[in-house]
Amino acid sequence: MQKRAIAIHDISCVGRCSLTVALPMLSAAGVETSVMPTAILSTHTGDFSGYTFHDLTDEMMPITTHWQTLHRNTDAIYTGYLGSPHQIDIVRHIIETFRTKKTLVMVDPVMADGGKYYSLITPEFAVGMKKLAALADIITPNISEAALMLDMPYREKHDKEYIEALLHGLGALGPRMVVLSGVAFDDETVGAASYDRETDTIAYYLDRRVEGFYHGTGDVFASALISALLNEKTVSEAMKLAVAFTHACIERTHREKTETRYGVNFEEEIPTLLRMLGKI
Ligand code: PXL
Repeated sequence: MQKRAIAIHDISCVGRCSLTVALPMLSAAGVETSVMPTAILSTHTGDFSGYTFHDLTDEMMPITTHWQTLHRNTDAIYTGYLGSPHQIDIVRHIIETFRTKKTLVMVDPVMADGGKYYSLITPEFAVGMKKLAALADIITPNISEAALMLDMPYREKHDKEYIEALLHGLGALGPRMVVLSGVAFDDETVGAASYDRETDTIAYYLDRRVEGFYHGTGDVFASALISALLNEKTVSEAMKLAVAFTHACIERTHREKTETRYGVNFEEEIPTLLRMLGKI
């Protein structure tokens, strides 16, 4: 049976993040994906000024109510950037409405990078994301988001003690699995760490760091992770795949020297994703 997912993110019309990343990647991975747009923006909010923002909170409940009449089940619910703190309660309702025993609920608490909230995000979101994390099977924060959710200091340089304190703190919020991105123990490497609360195990996977800052890579990472999980990979296999795929997209973008605020060239790496997933 073909897998189905519900993806709940904003549409940033320009800049390769959120739904313009999640939808093509999940589709390429063979997953039928229903989209719930949370807001529509002319561009994402990083490194652009003058962008438009239209909040779609008022559409989300009517969409949910209509979907309930369709009686379709979903294998995954994947949430990302939300348009308002009130949407957190709506997303909780969506999860409670469509979740079955076999549904994988993945919450990417998209809020911050480099230790700072994105332009439109307020501390209220961090409080709400903790509530969503409690409902999730798996959460995928970066270091900034993890630190903000836990009220811990943000650090650019990491050691195992700091990373493991974040992982344990995040696990205590309630998700069974945590996959933390942007883990870097030195200047040469970057990758991810995972924590399985049930087995109390931590794993790491690091790749070579490419210089520069690339927008939208958190969305590429999380979309690759859920694509792999929905293609029967284990969490540690999916984490390795997501690190390696994100690295491949960044490396290509670095080679091509395009403006990094327009995101990474994941489109031309889709064949790499399919090879990693064993589909070709
Ligand atoms: O990639 C995260 C993201 C998603 N959506 C919007 C954003 C950002 C990051 O800046 O601005 C609107």
